[in-house]
Order: sequence, then C-alpha cells, then structure tokens
Amino acid sequence: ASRKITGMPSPLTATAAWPGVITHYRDRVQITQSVAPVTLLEGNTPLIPAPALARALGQGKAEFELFLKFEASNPTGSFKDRGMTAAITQAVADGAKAVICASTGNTAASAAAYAARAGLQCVVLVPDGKIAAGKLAGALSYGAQVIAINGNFDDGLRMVREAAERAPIALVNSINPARLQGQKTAAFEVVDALGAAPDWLALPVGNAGNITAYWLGFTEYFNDGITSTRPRVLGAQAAGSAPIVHGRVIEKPETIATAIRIGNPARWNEALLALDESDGEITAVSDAEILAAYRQVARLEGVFCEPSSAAGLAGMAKGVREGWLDLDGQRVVAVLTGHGLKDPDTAIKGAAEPVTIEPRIDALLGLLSLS
Ligand code: AN7
Repeated sequence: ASRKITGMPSPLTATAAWPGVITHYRDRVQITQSVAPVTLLEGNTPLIPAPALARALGQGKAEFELFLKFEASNPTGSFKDRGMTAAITQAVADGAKAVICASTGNTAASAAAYAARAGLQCVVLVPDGKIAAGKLAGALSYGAQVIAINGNFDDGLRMVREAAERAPIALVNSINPARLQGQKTAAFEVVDALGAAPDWLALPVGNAGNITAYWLGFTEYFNDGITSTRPRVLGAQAAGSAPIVHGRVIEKPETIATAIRIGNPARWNEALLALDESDGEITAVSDAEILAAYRQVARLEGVFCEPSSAAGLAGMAKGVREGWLDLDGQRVVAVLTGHGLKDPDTAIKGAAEPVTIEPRIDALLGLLSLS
C-alpha cells in the first residue's frame, strides 16, 4: 500500500528547478534534440565569491573582485559533464550503440557516467599510471571498459580518432562539436549570475576545448546583445605541458597536474582565436606555482579543487607578480574545473601527516594550541 506523504517533493518538482544544461538552454544548445536529453542535471554550478584569495593573489599590487566558478559541483565532479550531456544525447539521437574517448581522467569518468545512463557501451583510453585515483574509480564504477595505454593523452586521442573512423563507435572527445555546445553553457551561467560578463576569465588549458567553449558562449551572448562586453581570457598551461605558450607540440608533456598533461591540443587554433579576439594572455605555470595556488584556495576559501584547476589562479598570481596582468578594479571569474577529491594522492602527499594519539583526553588536550 502506498500513502501520501505531504511536504515531500514529487520527482517532478524536485527536478523542475534545474533541468540540466540542455533543457535550461534549449534554444542555444545546437544538437539534434530529437530524443530526451541524457542528463544528470549538470550545470547551475556555484559562482563563489573569494575575497581572501583575491587579496592574496593581488599581492598588495591590485584590489579586485574574484569569483570561483566551481565546476566540481557537477555530477561527476568536473566541467566535462556539461559537454558530455550534449555529446551522449547526440550519440543517442544518431543511433550510436557505443562511445569512445581518450582522456586524462575527467572526460573518461564523465563519458562513462552519461553512457551508463543512456545504456551505451563506453570505452576509454587513459595514459597508464598518469590518471588520478578518483577519476579511475569513477570510470570503473560507471562500468566503462578502461584501457590503459603505454603512451600519453595525445597518443590516445590519435588512436580513438582512427577507431571512430574504422569502427561503429562515436567519438566523444571535445573535437566532437556537441561537446562545445554543452560546455559553452558555463559562459551563459556566468553572465546570467553576474548580470554582465566579467572583465577577465581565468582557466586552465589542456586540450583547449573549454577555452574554446567559453569563448563561443560569451560571443553568442555578445552577438545577441545579452552582454555588451566579453571578458579578456587568461589561459594557463603547466610549464612542462605548454604547447600553446611555446608555439610547438610538446612530445613528452609532464606535470603533476595530470588533467592538463597534453602536448598537442586538438582545439589549438580555436584557443589562439579566443586569446586574440579577447585581447587575452596565455602563460605557463610551474608545478610548484600550481600546487601553491591549489593549497591557497583551499585554505583561504574552503574550496578544494584538483591541481589542474588551480593553474588559472597560479597564472593570475604570476601575471600580477610579473606586472603584465593589471587586475586592479577588475571583476575576475576563475574556473575551477574539477574537484580536489579526484586526486587524493596529491592532496595527501603535500600535507603534514596526521598525528596519531592514544584515545585519552590528556593526549588530546596536550596537542591543542588554541589562542
Ligand atoms: C580538471 O579529461 O582533457 O583545455 O581528458 O580535467 O578543455 O582540455 C581534461 C582536461 C582542465 C583542461 N581542468 O580542459 C580529459 C581532459 C581539468 C581537466 C582541463 C581538464 P581542456
């Protein structure tokens, strides 16, 4: 027997508030909308004010307003879900039975989740030993076939492109245009939340899908008169994996920020266009600078992102320190692309070990140093 519980939201009203990015922005997401969206209600992520971090990054040289677009709040813990809802929905509309991608981890976890929801087979290629534990855990849990390759992301991307040409399997890397259609909604959300475009948008750059998608989104709102300005874009690459900064393919990319360990970005030209049109900057930040920003945002703001996500913040710190980035009086949005819990090993390795004590109150009180 069932009984009516008053005050409990029905499944319909519980989801009606935010229906996911395809439905919320249905007039703008250009995919075949002939099937119901495959969605985990992604998007609508918080834009967190970060005044203490802004003071620290300003280093006494600039006072500015900083917001963190916390993309870790997406269902699989990264911004990739925005693009994946679109790519998997398109794949279903196209009648695909299986999808494939190469990934440094987050795309793999996201593809696996949305494929699971759509009932599609999912195959992911990841660089052996160079993917954070939480991403592997996700991809495996969602039931993807995970293949580790003795090579890097760029090798994997080359292989899955060819596989999708030769076998009946849909490619869901960000060379798939549906991915950008979903990911551009983050730019819409920023403008919708602030009522205007920010002066600067800072973000990490790996395969360059996200920088391309943000620029697409801001440009679309700009062309339609929804915003009268577009932000200047600050891209950050890891120093050991900075092909766009150096203007050449990096054959053996290295960085602790494994998400952006990419030497030959697929959306390289589009990234250059975004940087050019926005009068932006792209810079390389060392692993030490990335880790410093990664710890700083957690300690000053209580916001835990993965190392790669902190590259944009590190780029801001570097630009202000070196004097080529004038943020004074500006409004800045920094995109935190993935969750800190994705990479517990880096978090724990860089921190002081917990102290172990006997379960006695005197042992505890002896350790307290309260002011
Ligand atoms: C946390 O998952 O490329 O420049 O295969 O996971 O759009 O590639 C991840 C990239 C930034 C870079 N931050 O974005 C993958 C993958 C995080 C990421 C990026 C990635 P793009």
